[in-house]
Amino acid sequence: MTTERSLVLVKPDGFGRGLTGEVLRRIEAKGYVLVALRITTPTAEMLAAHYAEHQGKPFYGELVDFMSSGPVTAIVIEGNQCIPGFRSLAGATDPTKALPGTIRGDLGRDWGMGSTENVVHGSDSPESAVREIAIWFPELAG
Ligand code: IDP
Ligand code: MG
Repeated sequence: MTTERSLVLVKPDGFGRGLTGEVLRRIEAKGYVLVALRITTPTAEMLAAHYAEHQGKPFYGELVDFMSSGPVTAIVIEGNQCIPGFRSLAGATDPTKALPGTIRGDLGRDWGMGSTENVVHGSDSPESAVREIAIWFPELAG
């Protein structure tokens, strides 16, 4: 059984530019199912947990400042192999290098913060997805 769930975020740049609908459209057009959706401005505690693997990296401070700068749309999606599948839809981390046809390639660019502003987040493994869904949707955990 390969049905799985992934945690997707429309980051503050994407939310602020009104791209939530376009991201949802691509997820639904791909065929993944929307399980839960919430608009929220993340707390410092949520971001410290979400980005724990990146603590200590040179871009960490800028990343957390950016992610707490405004609302994000948090989404849980479901479908066979939706974790790698959404990563393919999202494209490369750096929106300048992300290929056309991907969310980051079509909708993102360098606005002066390099790779930090890149429209979306997607879980990178089943373990990350479980951990991240518990942060953004504690009611779904367990
Ligand atoms: P991912 O989002 O493609 O999985 P990660 O390496 O997990 O990329 O990095 C998490 C987030 O941190 C990225 O989405 C991006 O917002 C930011 N980031 C990653 N690498 C850099 C960098 O080299 N400079 C600035 N920001 C970065
Ligand atoms: Mg990542």
